[in-house]
Amino acid sequence: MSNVTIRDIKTILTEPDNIRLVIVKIETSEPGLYGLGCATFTQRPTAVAAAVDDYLRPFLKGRNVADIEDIWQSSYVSSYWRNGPVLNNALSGVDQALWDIKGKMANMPVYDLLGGRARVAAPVYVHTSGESHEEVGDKVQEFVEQGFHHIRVQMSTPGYATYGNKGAAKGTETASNQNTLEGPIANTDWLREYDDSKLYAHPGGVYEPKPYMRSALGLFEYIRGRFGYGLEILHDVHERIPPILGVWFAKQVEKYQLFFLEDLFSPEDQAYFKMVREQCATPIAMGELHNSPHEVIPMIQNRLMDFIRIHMSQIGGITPAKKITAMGELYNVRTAWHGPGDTSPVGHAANLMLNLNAYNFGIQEAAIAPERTREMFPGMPTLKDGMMWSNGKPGLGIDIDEEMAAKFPFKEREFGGAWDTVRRADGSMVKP
Ligand code: GCO
Ligand code: MG
Repeated sequence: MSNVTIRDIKTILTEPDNIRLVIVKIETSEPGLYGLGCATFTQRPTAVAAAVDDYLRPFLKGRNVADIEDIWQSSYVSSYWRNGPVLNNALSGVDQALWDIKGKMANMPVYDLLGGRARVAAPVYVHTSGESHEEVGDKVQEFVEQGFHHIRVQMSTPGYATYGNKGAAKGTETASNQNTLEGPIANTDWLREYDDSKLYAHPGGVYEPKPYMRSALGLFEYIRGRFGYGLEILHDVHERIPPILGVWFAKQVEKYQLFFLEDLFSPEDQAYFKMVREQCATPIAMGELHNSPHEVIPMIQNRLMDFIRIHMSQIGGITPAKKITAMGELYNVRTAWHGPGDTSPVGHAANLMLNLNAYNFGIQEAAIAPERTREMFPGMPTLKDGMMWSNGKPGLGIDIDEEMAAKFPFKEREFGGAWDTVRRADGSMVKP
């Protein structure tokens, strides 16, 4: 067994393209041997950095880098209270970095350490959104021409704040940061006689479930009319409609044969999925808001979902993710790791390692990384023919240009960079 040890652990905080990223770097007793891990929780990045710098760093210095499992288990309970997004992200950064090191020492990509490939590359889905059916459709067309075959479609709901496309009615603000109940509450005349044409622009943008559902169903009808049923389309409800409306919505959606319908309910309401399963066959994706593997067990065990949407760093990295993947395979539930812009390129590389290895891989969410981000992370997975490809290099196969990263510190943000506060017409909160 190697006697290479953890010499130091550091956090790299950088914002190359308007998304705050947290990368953990483990330096070892072997000169030049280091590993990288994703610890990106973009709404609370400095809390994650403190959890690494102040607690995991002193706890793990000197440990043998080979002992990933024991390091994960002992770190997980080193805080006694556990299972939250901040500590799990810190642990993920360490865990992924140790897998990166193990691959470099074995001169193998991590997918080979996990048992080798089940596919040559990982099919991905990309995001489209817009203010109208045509605008979304035109973006779908562009991506189809670039070779993508799975496309998420979201659209503004006229006059409202909408997930996936903040545009409220022209000339109004988005719902962002209406963080006091006394914020600008919309003119509610329309509540008594709802009618698109009469809808007034809502100052600040509010969210109402039924206009959103009508708008989304109209979008699916349009997309199927324009592109037929050969194209795979996906949609993210983002936990914003009351559960019983979600049951109704899933039934309406069935005829549009979505690849999956995501976050139909909040994790707190996920017991409602039982009703959906009894009434329709719309494929269900859930999990980006799961922090504990124990939240996902009943969803897999009771076959309440088809795709595991976990954000890998939110549950603590590759080590727990590979265990959940294995459980999913036994229940024929597939993976669809969370992977928008606020998964770092290192996180995307970690997702890809499991995607190439897992028999029960489903789809990978992909963010088209801007040029500066790609330059900062050499070796980042590439997108071609609608799939994500590994460079086959040892470990996670990715690096970071630390000098460049230092040139892009976190920007100041109003409200500390909190997720948008979304409210209904009466001012009550909507889960994000
Ligand atoms: C998705 C997610 C994201 C989240 C974001 C939160 O399906 O990609 O819903 O868009 O909203 O990652 O920070
Ligand atoms: Mg989502």
